[in-house]
Amino acid sequence: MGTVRRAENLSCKASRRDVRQVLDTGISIMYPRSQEMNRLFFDEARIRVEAGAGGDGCVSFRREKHVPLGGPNGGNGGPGGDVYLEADRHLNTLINFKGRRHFKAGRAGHGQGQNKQGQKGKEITLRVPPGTLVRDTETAELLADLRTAGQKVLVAQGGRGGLGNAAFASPTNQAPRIAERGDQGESRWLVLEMKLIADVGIVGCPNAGKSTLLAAVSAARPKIADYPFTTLVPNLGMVSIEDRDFVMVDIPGLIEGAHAGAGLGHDFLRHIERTRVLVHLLDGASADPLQDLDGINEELKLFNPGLASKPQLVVLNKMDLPQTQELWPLIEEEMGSRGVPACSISAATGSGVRQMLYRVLQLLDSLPEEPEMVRQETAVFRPPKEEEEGFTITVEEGGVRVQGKRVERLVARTDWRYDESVRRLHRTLERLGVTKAMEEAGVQNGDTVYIGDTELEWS
Ligand SMILES: Nc1nc2c(ncn2[C@@H]2O[C@H](COP(=O)(O)OP(=O)(O)OP(=O)(O)O)[C@@H](O)[C@H]2O)c(=O)[nH]1
Ligand SMILES: [Mg+2]
Repeated sequence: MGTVRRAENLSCKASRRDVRQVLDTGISIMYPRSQEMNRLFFDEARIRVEAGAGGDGCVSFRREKHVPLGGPNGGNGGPGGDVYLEADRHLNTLINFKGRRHFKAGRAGHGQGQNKQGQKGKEITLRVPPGTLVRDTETAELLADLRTAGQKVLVAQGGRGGLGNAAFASPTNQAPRIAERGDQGESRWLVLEMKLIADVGIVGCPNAGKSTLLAAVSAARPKIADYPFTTLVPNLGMVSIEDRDFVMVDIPGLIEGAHAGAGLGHDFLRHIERTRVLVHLLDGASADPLQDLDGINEELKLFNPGLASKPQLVVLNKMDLPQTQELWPLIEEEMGSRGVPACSISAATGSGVRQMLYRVLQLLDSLPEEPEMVRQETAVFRPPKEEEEGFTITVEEGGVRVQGKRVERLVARTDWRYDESVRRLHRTLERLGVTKAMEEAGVQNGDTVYIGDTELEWS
Protein backbone atom coordinates (compact mmCIF):
# COMPACT_ATOMS: atom_id res chain seq x y z
CA MET A 1 0.00 0.00 0.00
CA GLY A 2 1.29 3.39 -0.98
CA THR A 3 0.89 5.00 2.40
CA VAL A 4 2.81 2.45 4.41
CA ARG A 5 5.60 2.03 1.94
CA ARG A 6 6.32 5.72 1.80
CA ALA A 7 6.24 5.88 5.53
CA GLU A 8 8.98 3.26 5.82
CA ASN A 9 11.04 5.01 3.27
CA LEU A 10 10.85 8.46 4.68
CA SER A 11 11.38 8.04 8.36
CA CYS A 12 10.49 5.72 11.18
CA LYS A 13 10.05 6.36 14.81
CA ALA A 14 10.72 9.98 15.38
CA SER A 15 13.49 10.85 17.72
CA ARG A 16 13.97 14.21 19.38
CA ARG A 17 17.32 14.70 17.72
CA ASP A 18 15.98 15.31 14.29
CA VAL A 19 17.76 16.63 11.30
CA ARG A 20 16.18 19.37 9.35
CA GLN A 21 16.82 19.33 5.70
CA VAL A 22 15.86 22.32 3.65
CA LEU A 23 15.38 21.35 0.08
CA ASP A 24 16.40 23.18 -3.05
CA THR A 25 12.94 24.60 -3.49
CA GLY A 26 12.70 25.49 0.14
CA ILE A 27 10.64 22.59 1.38
CA SER A 28 11.82 21.33 4.70
CA ILE A 29 11.56 17.82 5.96
CA MET A 30 12.49 16.32 9.28
CA TYR A 31 14.52 13.18 9.43
CA PRO A 32 15.34 11.23 12.52
CA ARG A 33 19.12 11.16 13.07
CA SER A 34 19.19 7.46 12.38
CA GLN A 35 18.28 8.08 8.79
CA GLU A 36 21.74 9.48 8.14
CA MET A 37 22.54 12.15 5.66
CA ASN A 38 22.67 9.77 2.73
CA ARG A 39 18.92 10.10 2.79
CA LEU A 40 19.05 13.75 1.92
CA PHE A 41 16.01 14.79 0.10
CA PHE A 42 16.29 16.56 -3.22
CA ASP A 43 13.21 17.41 -5.11
CA GLU A 44 14.55 19.00 -8.23
CA ALA A 45 17.33 18.16 -10.61
CA ARG A 46 18.52 19.35 -13.99
CA ILE A 47 20.06 16.81 -16.27
CA ARG A 48 21.22 16.54 -19.84
CA VAL A 49 20.34 13.45 -21.80
CA GLU A 50 21.97 12.51 -25.07
CA ALA A 51 20.85 9.65 -27.20
CA GLY A 52 23.44 7.79 -29.28
CA ALA A 53 24.14 8.54 -32.92
CA GLY A 54 23.04 6.09 -35.56
CA GLY A 55 25.71 4.11 -37.39
CA ASP A 56 26.73 4.87 -40.97
CA GLY A 57 25.55 2.75 -43.85
CA CYS A 58 28.15 0.72 -45.67
CA VAL A 59 29.15 0.46 -49.34
CA SER A 60 30.15 -3.06 -50.16
CA PHE A 61 29.81 -5.58 -53.00
CA ARG A 62 29.58 -9.31 -52.95
CA ARG A 63 32.84 -11.04 -53.69
CA GLU A 64 32.61 -14.54 -54.90
CA LYS A 65 34.96 -16.70 -56.81
CA HIS A 66 34.33 -16.46 -60.54
CA VAL A 67 31.86 -13.60 -60.08
CA PRO A 68 33.73 -10.45 -61.01
CA LEU A 69 31.01 -7.94 -60.15
CA GLY A 70 28.81 -9.04 -57.24
CA GLY A 71 25.70 -7.12 -56.22
CA PRO A 72 25.67 -4.52 -53.45
CA ASN A 73 25.58 -5.92 -49.93
CA GLY A 74 26.43 -2.98 -47.66
CA GLY A 75 24.30 -3.13 -44.51
CA ASN A 76 22.56 -0.25 -42.75
CA GLY A 77 23.99 1.46 -39.70
CA GLY A 78 22.37 0.44 -36.42
CA PRO A 79 20.02 2.77 -34.53
CA GLY A 80 21.61 4.84 -31.76
CA GLY A 81 20.83 4.05 -28.13
CA ASP A 82 17.73 5.68 -26.58
CA VAL A 83 17.50 7.34 -23.18
CA TYR A 84 14.55 6.44 -20.97
CA LEU A 85 13.35 7.52 -17.57
CA GLU A 86 11.57 4.98 -15.43
CA ALA A 87 9.76 5.36 -12.12
CA ASP A 88 11.19 3.01 -9.55
CA ARG A 89 9.31 2.37 -6.35
CA HIS A 90 12.48 1.87 -4.35
CA LEU A 91 13.42 5.49 -4.81
CA ASN A 92 11.98 8.49 -3.04
CA THR A 93 14.45 11.22 -3.84
CA LEU A 94 16.28 12.65 -6.81
CA ILE A 95 19.57 12.51 -4.95
CA ASN A 96 21.13 10.28 -7.60
CA PHE A 97 21.14 13.24 -9.92
CA LYS A 98 22.90 15.54 -7.52
CA GLY A 99 26.41 14.61 -8.53
CA ARG A 100 25.95 13.53 -12.08
CA ARG A 101 24.17 15.53 -14.69
CA HIS A 102 25.12 14.18 -18.08
CA PHE A 103 23.79 10.93 -19.37
CA LYS A 104 24.70 9.61 -22.75
CA ALA A 105 23.48 6.50 -24.50
CA GLY A 106 25.76 4.51 -26.79
CA ARG A 107 26.38 5.19 -30.46
CA ALA A 108 25.50 2.49 -32.90
CA GLY A 109 27.80 0.33 -34.99
CA HIS A 110 28.26 1.02 -38.71
CA GLY A 111 26.76 -1.24 -41.30
CA GLN A 112 29.01 -3.93 -42.74
CA GLY A 113 29.37 -6.02 -45.81
CA GLN A 114 27.28 -9.13 -46.34
CA ASN A 115 24.22 -7.04 -45.45
CA LYS A 116 25.15 -6.90 -41.80
CA GLN A 117 23.33 -4.20 -39.92
CA GLY A 118 25.38 -2.24 -37.40
CA GLN A 119 24.86 -3.00 -33.74
CA LYS A 120 22.23 -1.01 -31.92
CA GLY A 121 23.66 1.60 -29.54
CA LYS A 122 23.41 0.78 -25.87
CA GLU A 123 20.30 2.32 -24.38
CA ILE A 124 20.17 3.72 -20.88
CA THR A 125 17.33 3.90 -18.40
CA LEU A 126 17.55 6.44 -15.59
CA ARG A 127 15.58 5.58 -12.50
CA VAL A 128 13.51 8.24 -10.77
CA PRO A 129 11.08 8.15 -7.85
CA PRO A 130 7.36 7.81 -8.58
CA GLY A 131 5.81 11.25 -8.60
CA THR A 132 8.47 12.76 -10.85
CA LEU A 133 7.50 15.37 -13.39
CA VAL A 134 9.73 15.68 -16.42
CA ARG A 135 9.99 18.94 -18.28
CA ASP A 136 12.02 20.22 -21.16
CA THR A 137 14.16 23.02 -19.76
CA GLU A 138 13.91 25.18 -22.82
CA THR A 139 10.21 24.99 -23.53
CA ALA A 140 9.04 24.14 -19.99
CA GLU A 141 6.77 21.66 -21.72
CA LEU A 142 5.66 18.81 -19.50
CA LEU A 143 7.01 15.69 -21.18
CA ALA A 144 5.92 13.13 -18.67
CA ASP A 145 4.33 12.63 -15.33
CA LEU A 146 5.80 9.43 -13.95
CA ARG A 147 3.26 8.69 -11.29
CA THR A 148 3.45 5.01 -10.82
CA ALA A 149 6.25 2.53 -10.50
CA GLY A 150 7.15 0.91 -13.78
CA GLN A 151 6.05 3.82 -15.93
CA LYS A 152 8.69 4.51 -18.50
CA VAL A 153 9.19 7.32 -20.93
CA LEU A 154 11.49 7.88 -23.88
CA VAL A 155 13.17 11.26 -23.43
CA ALA A 156 15.82 11.16 -26.14
CA GLN A 157 15.62 9.00 -29.20
CA GLY A 158 18.69 7.43 -30.74
CA GLY A 159 19.66 8.54 -34.25
CA ARG A 160 18.47 6.53 -37.21
CA GLY A 161 21.08 4.37 -38.83
CA GLY A 162 22.21 5.38 -42.33
CA LEU A 163 21.21 3.17 -45.23
CA GLY A 164 23.83 0.93 -46.77
CA ASN A 165 24.27 0.61 -50.52
CA ALA A 166 22.16 -2.54 -50.67
CA ALA A 167 19.18 -0.34 -49.90
CA PHE A 168 19.84 1.82 -52.94
CA ALA A 169 19.92 -0.97 -55.50
CA SER A 170 17.29 -0.57 -58.18
CA PRO A 171 16.72 -1.97 -61.66
CA THR A 172 18.41 1.08 -63.16
CA ASN A 173 21.27 1.15 -60.66
CA GLN A 174 22.43 -2.31 -59.79
CA ALA A 175 25.77 -1.29 -58.37
CA PRO A 176 25.11 1.83 -56.29
CA ARG A 177 28.17 3.36 -54.67
CA ILE A 178 26.19 5.31 -52.15
CA ALA A 179 25.47 5.12 -48.46
CA GLU A 180 24.05 7.41 -45.82
CA ARG A 181 25.56 8.58 -42.60
CA GLY A 182 23.73 7.89 -39.35
CA ASP A 183 21.67 10.65 -37.72
CA GLN A 184 22.74 12.32 -34.50
CA GLY A 185 20.77 11.21 -31.45
CA GLU A 186 18.37 13.63 -29.79
CA SER A 187 19.68 15.58 -26.85
CA ARG A 188 18.04 17.94 -24.42
CA TRP A 189 18.16 19.40 -20.96
CA LEU A 190 15.47 18.19 -18.62
CA VAL A 191 14.16 19.41 -15.30
CA LEU A 192 13.09 16.61 -13.03
CA GLU A 193 10.76 17.70 -10.34
CA MET A 194 9.47 15.48 -7.63
CA LYS A 195 6.13 16.26 -6.24
CA LEU A 196 6.35 15.38 -2.59
CA ILE A 197 3.58 13.00 -1.87
CA ALA A 198 1.91 13.54 1.45
CA ASP A 199 -1.18 11.55 2.33
CA VAL A 200 -2.81 14.32 4.32
CA GLY A 201 -2.68 18.07 3.78
CA ILE A 202 -3.51 20.68 6.39
CA VAL A 203 -5.14 23.76 4.93
CA GLY A 204 -6.52 26.82 6.66
CA CYS A 205 -6.17 30.55 7.18
CA PRO A 206 -2.98 32.07 8.45
CA ASN A 207 -2.72 31.62 12.22
CA ALA A 208 -5.27 28.80 12.37
CA GLY A 209 -2.69 26.63 14.13
CA LYS A 210 -1.67 24.37 11.24
CA SER A 211 1.96 24.26 12.23
CA THR A 212 1.04 23.78 15.87
CA LEU A 213 -1.04 20.78 14.83
CA LEU A 214 1.72 19.28 12.70
CA ALA A 215 4.13 19.68 15.61
CA ALA A 216 1.63 18.03 17.95
CA VAL A 217 1.24 14.91 15.82
CA SER A 218 4.73 14.43 14.39
CA ALA A 219 8.37 15.03 15.05
CA ALA A 220 8.35 18.01 12.72
CA ARG A 221 9.23 21.28 14.43
CA PRO A 222 7.90 24.01 12.19
CA LYS A 223 8.03 27.58 13.33
CA ILE A 224 4.95 28.64 15.26
CA ALA A 225 4.08 32.24 16.02
CA ASP A 226 1.22 34.54 16.65
CA TYR A 227 1.31 36.32 13.34
CA PRO A 228 0.05 35.40 9.87
CA PHE A 229 2.40 33.80 7.35
CA THR A 230 4.75 32.34 9.88
CA THR A 231 5.10 29.29 7.70
CA LEU A 232 6.95 30.22 4.54
CA VAL A 233 7.47 26.78 3.07
CA PRO A 234 5.63 23.49 3.45
CA ASN A 235 6.66 21.20 6.29
CA LEU A 236 6.32 17.47 6.19
CA GLY A 237 5.78 15.32 9.23
CA MET A 238 5.40 11.61 9.74
CA VAL A 239 2.43 10.65 11.85
CA SER A 240 2.38 7.26 13.57
CA ILE A 241 -0.82 5.94 15.04
CA GLU A 242 -1.93 2.38 15.76
CA ASP A 243 0.95 0.83 13.84
CA ARG A 244 0.10 3.00 10.93
CA ASP A 245 2.12 5.81 9.42
CA PHE A 246 1.16 8.57 7.11
CA VAL A 247 2.76 11.75 5.90
CA MET A 248 1.15 15.06 6.70
CA VAL A 249 2.02 18.38 5.13
CA ASP A 250 1.47 21.83 6.57
CA ILE A 251 1.49 24.60 3.99
CA PRO A 252 1.52 28.37 4.37
CA GLY A 253 -1.79 29.95 5.31
CA LEU A 254 -4.27 30.61 2.52
CA ILE A 255 -6.11 33.83 1.98
CA GLU A 256 -8.57 35.19 -0.54
CA GLY A 257 -6.88 35.36 -3.91
CA ALA A 258 -4.44 32.56 -3.03
CA HIS A 259 -5.21 30.72 -6.26
CA ALA A 260 -4.06 33.79 -8.15
CA GLY A 261 -0.91 34.22 -6.16
CA ALA A 262 -2.03 36.28 -3.16
CA GLY A 263 -0.29 35.50 0.11
CA LEU A 264 2.26 32.71 0.07
CA GLY A 265 0.15 29.68 -0.55
CA HIS A 266 0.03 29.68 -4.30
CA ASP A 267 3.34 28.06 -5.12
CA PHE A 268 2.74 25.48 -2.48
CA LEU A 269 -0.78 24.48 -3.34
CA ARG A 270 0.67 22.02 -5.80
CA HIS A 271 2.18 20.12 -2.90
CA ILE A 272 -1.26 19.22 -1.68
CA GLU A 273 -2.57 18.31 -5.12
CA ARG A 274 -1.68 14.71 -4.52
CA THR A 275 -2.74 14.36 -0.94
CA ARG A 276 -5.60 11.97 -0.43
CA VAL A 277 -7.33 13.77 2.42
CA LEU A 278 -7.40 17.37 3.62
CA VAL A 279 -7.64 18.50 7.22
CA HIS A 280 -9.34 21.86 6.99
CA LEU A 281 -8.29 23.63 10.15
CA LEU A 282 -10.51 26.45 11.40
CA ASP A 283 -9.18 29.17 13.66
CA GLY A 284 -11.45 29.12 16.71
CA ALA A 285 -10.28 32.64 17.52
CA SER A 286 -11.37 33.98 14.13
CA ALA A 287 -14.35 36.32 13.86
CA ASP A 288 -16.13 33.99 11.45
CA PRO A 289 -14.63 30.52 11.00
CA LEU A 290 -17.43 29.43 8.67
CA GLN A 291 -16.73 32.27 6.31
CA ASP A 292 -13.04 31.34 6.45
CA LEU A 293 -13.96 27.77 5.57
CA ASP A 294 -16.02 28.72 2.54
CA GLY A 295 -13.47 31.27 1.40
CA ILE A 296 -10.65 28.77 1.43
CA ASN A 297 -12.68 26.09 -0.27
CA GLU A 298 -13.38 28.58 -2.99
CA GLU A 299 -9.67 29.27 -3.38
CA LEU A 300 -8.93 25.57 -3.62
CA LYS A 301 -11.56 25.18 -6.27
CA LEU A 302 -10.21 28.07 -8.30
CA PHE A 303 -6.68 26.67 -8.13
CA ASN A 304 -7.72 23.17 -9.08
CA PRO A 305 -11.26 21.79 -8.87
CA GLY A 306 -9.77 18.41 -7.97
CA LEU A 307 -8.40 19.90 -4.78
CA ALA A 308 -11.77 21.12 -3.63
CA SER A 309 -13.36 17.74 -4.17
CA LYS A 310 -10.86 15.87 -1.99
CA PRO A 311 -12.39 14.43 1.17
CA GLN A 312 -12.09 16.92 4.01
CA LEU A 313 -12.21 16.67 7.73
CA VAL A 314 -13.18 20.04 9.18
CA VAL A 315 -11.39 20.64 12.47
CA LEU A 316 -12.13 23.53 14.79
CA ASN A 317 -8.94 24.47 16.62
CA LYS A 318 -8.22 26.39 19.84
CA MET A 319 -10.89 24.66 21.90
CA ASP A 320 -9.00 25.71 25.01
CA LEU A 321 -10.45 29.20 24.47
CA PRO A 322 -13.94 29.82 25.87
CA GLN A 323 -15.07 31.68 22.74
CA THR A 324 -14.19 28.66 20.63
CA GLN A 325 -16.09 26.31 22.90
CA GLU A 326 -19.12 28.51 22.41
CA LEU A 327 -18.72 28.33 18.66
CA TRP A 328 -18.41 24.59 18.37
CA PRO A 329 -22.12 23.60 18.56
CA LEU A 330 -22.86 25.93 15.66
CA ILE A 331 -20.04 24.56 13.53
CA GLU A 332 -20.95 21.00 14.41
CA GLU A 333 -24.53 21.55 13.38
CA GLU A 334 -23.65 23.29 10.16
CA MET A 335 -21.21 20.56 9.16
CA GLY A 336 -23.77 17.95 10.10
CA SER A 337 -26.29 19.53 7.77
CA ARG A 338 -23.70 19.71 5.00
CA GLY A 339 -22.75 16.09 5.61
CA VAL A 340 -19.10 16.99 6.19
CA PRO A 341 -17.21 15.20 8.99
CA ALA A 342 -16.03 17.58 11.68
CA CYS A 343 -14.37 17.56 15.07
CA SER A 344 -12.77 19.97 17.49
CA ILE A 345 -9.32 20.07 19.05
CA SER A 346 -6.83 22.13 20.87
CA ALA A 347 -3.57 21.75 19.05
CA ALA A 348 -1.90 23.64 21.87
CA THR A 349 -2.99 21.33 24.71
CA GLY A 350 -3.40 18.22 22.58
CA SER A 351 -6.97 17.64 23.62
CA GLY A 352 -9.04 15.91 20.96
CA VAL A 353 -5.99 15.48 18.71
CA ARG A 354 -5.78 11.72 18.99
CA GLN A 355 -9.47 11.30 18.19
CA MET A 356 -8.93 13.58 15.23
CA LEU A 357 -6.16 11.34 13.93
CA TYR A 358 -8.50 8.36 14.09
CA ARG A 359 -10.99 10.26 12.01
CA VAL A 360 -8.23 10.96 9.48
CA LEU A 361 -7.33 7.27 9.36
CA GLN A 362 -10.97 6.40 8.87
CA LEU A 363 -11.16 8.78 5.95
CA LEU A 364 -7.97 7.40 4.42
CA ASP A 365 -9.29 3.88 4.80
CA SER A 366 -12.63 4.75 3.26
CA LEU A 367 -10.93 5.75 0.03
CA PRO A 368 -10.43 3.21 -2.68
CA GLU A 369 -7.03 1.60 -2.40
CA GLU A 370 -4.57 2.99 -4.87
CA PRO A 371 -3.83 0.11 -7.17
CA GLU A 372 -0.43 -1.45 -6.53
CA MET A 373 1.38 0.22 -9.15
CA VAL A 374 3.40 -1.84 -11.46
CA ARG A 375 2.46 -0.88 -14.90
CA GLN A 376 4.69 -1.77 -17.79
CA GLU A 377 4.23 0.91 -20.26
CA THR A 378 6.44 2.96 -22.41
CA ALA A 379 5.06 6.28 -23.28
CA VAL A 380 6.73 8.28 -25.97
CA PHE A 381 6.34 11.98 -25.90
CA ARG A 382 7.15 13.70 -29.13
CA PRO A 383 6.56 17.28 -30.02
CA PRO A 384 4.27 17.62 -33.02
CA LYS A 385 6.12 17.35 -36.30
CA GLU A 386 7.30 20.68 -37.52
CA GLU A 387 6.95 21.88 -41.03
CA GLU A 388 9.68 19.67 -42.43
CA GLU A 389 10.03 20.59 -46.06
CA GLY A 390 10.24 24.34 -45.71
CA PHE A 391 13.55 26.17 -45.71
CA THR A 392 14.93 29.68 -45.53
CA ILE A 393 17.94 31.25 -47.18
CA THR A 394 19.82 34.04 -45.47
CA VAL A 395 22.95 35.86 -46.52
CA GLU A 396 25.70 35.64 -43.91
CA GLU A 397 29.21 36.88 -43.73
CA GLY A 398 31.19 34.89 -46.26
CA GLY A 399 28.27 32.98 -47.72
CA VAL A 400 24.64 31.98 -47.45
CA ARG A 401 22.92 29.79 -44.91
CA VAL A 402 20.11 27.38 -45.72
CA GLN A 403 17.94 26.42 -42.80
CA GLY A 404 15.23 23.80 -42.77
CA LYS A 405 14.72 20.50 -41.02
CA ARG A 406 14.55 18.31 -44.07
CA VAL A 407 17.41 20.01 -45.89
CA GLU A 408 19.70 19.92 -42.87
CA ARG A 409 18.97 16.27 -42.32
CA LEU A 410 19.68 15.42 -45.95
CA VAL A 411 23.06 17.07 -45.78
CA ALA A 412 23.96 15.47 -42.45
CA ARG A 413 23.16 12.07 -43.94
CA THR A 414 25.32 12.58 -46.98
CA ASP A 415 28.47 10.52 -46.98
CA TRP A 416 30.88 12.70 -48.97
CA ARG A 417 33.20 9.80 -49.72
CA TYR A 418 30.80 8.62 -52.41
CA ASP A 419 30.12 10.70 -55.50
CA GLU A 420 26.79 9.08 -55.90
CA SER A 421 25.73 10.25 -52.43
CA VAL A 422 26.65 13.77 -53.42
CA ARG A 423 24.78 13.53 -56.70
CA ARG A 424 21.73 12.26 -54.85
CA LEU A 425 21.92 15.26 -52.54
CA HIS A 426 22.00 17.60 -55.54
CA ARG A 427 19.00 15.91 -57.06
CA THR A 428 17.01 16.17 -53.87
CA LEU A 429 17.93 19.81 -53.34
CA GLU A 430 16.72 20.46 -56.83
CA ARG A 431 13.47 18.64 -56.21
CA LEU A 432 12.83 20.57 -53.00
CA GLY A 433 13.34 23.84 -54.83
CA VAL A 434 16.49 24.75 -52.91
CA THR A 435 18.65 25.01 -56.02
CA LYS A 436 16.25 27.34 -57.74
CA ALA A 437 15.90 29.53 -54.68
CA MET A 438 19.69 29.75 -54.42
CA GLU A 439 19.98 30.88 -58.01
CA GLU A 440 17.32 33.48 -57.40
CA ALA A 441 19.23 34.64 -54.37
CA GLY A 442 22.23 35.19 -56.61
CA VAL A 443 24.39 32.34 -55.33
CA GLN A 444 27.19 31.64 -57.82
CA ASN A 445 29.49 28.75 -58.44
CA GLY A 446 32.23 28.73 -55.83
CA ASP A 447 30.17 30.55 -53.17
CA THR A 448 30.11 29.10 -49.68
CA VAL A 449 26.86 27.60 -48.45
CA TYR A 450 26.26 26.59 -44.85
CA ILE A 451 23.73 23.88 -44.12
CA GLY A 452 23.57 22.61 -40.54
CA ASP A 453 27.15 21.89 -39.43
CA THR A 454 28.35 21.48 -42.98
CA GLU A 455 30.13 23.99 -45.19
CA LEU A 456 29.70 23.43 -48.91
CA GLU A 457 31.14 24.98 -52.00
CA TRP A 458 28.27 25.62 -54.36
CA SER A 459 28.65 24.16 -57.83
N1 LIG B 1 -5.01 29.11 22.36
C1 LIG B 1 -4.55 28.40 21.36
N2 LIG B 1 -3.64 28.93 20.53
C2 LIG B 1 -3.18 28.16 19.53
C3 LIG B 1 -3.63 26.84 19.30
N3 LIG B 1 -3.00 26.35 18.23
C4 LIG B 1 -2.21 27.35 17.80
N4 LIG B 1 -2.30 28.42 18.55
C5 LIG B 1 -1.57 29.69 18.41
O1 LIG B 1 -1.95 30.30 17.19
C6 LIG B 1 -0.85 31.01 16.63
C7 LIG B 1 -0.60 30.55 15.23
O2 LIG B 1 -0.18 29.21 15.24
P1 LIG B 1 0.58 28.54 14.01
O3 LIG B 1 0.66 27.10 14.29
O4 LIG B 1 1.84 29.28 13.75
O5 LIG B 1 -0.48 28.85 12.89
P2 LIG B 1 -0.37 28.52 11.34
O6 LIG B 1 -1.74 28.13 10.89
O7 LIG B 1 0.71 27.58 11.08
O8 LIG B 1 -0.05 29.96 10.78
P3 LIG B 1 0.70 30.39 9.44
O9 LIG B 1 1.90 29.54 9.29
O10 LIG B 1 1.04 31.80 9.66
O11 LIG B 1 -0.29 30.20 8.35
C8 LIG B 1 0.33 30.72 17.55
O12 LIG B 1 0.48 31.79 18.44
C9 LIG B 1 -0.08 29.49 18.30
O13 LIG B 1 0.51 29.39 19.57
C10 LIG B 1 -4.59 26.31 20.23
O14 LIG B 1 -5.03 25.18 20.15
N5 LIG B 1 -5.00 27.15 21.21
MG1 LIG C 1 2.30 27.74 10.02
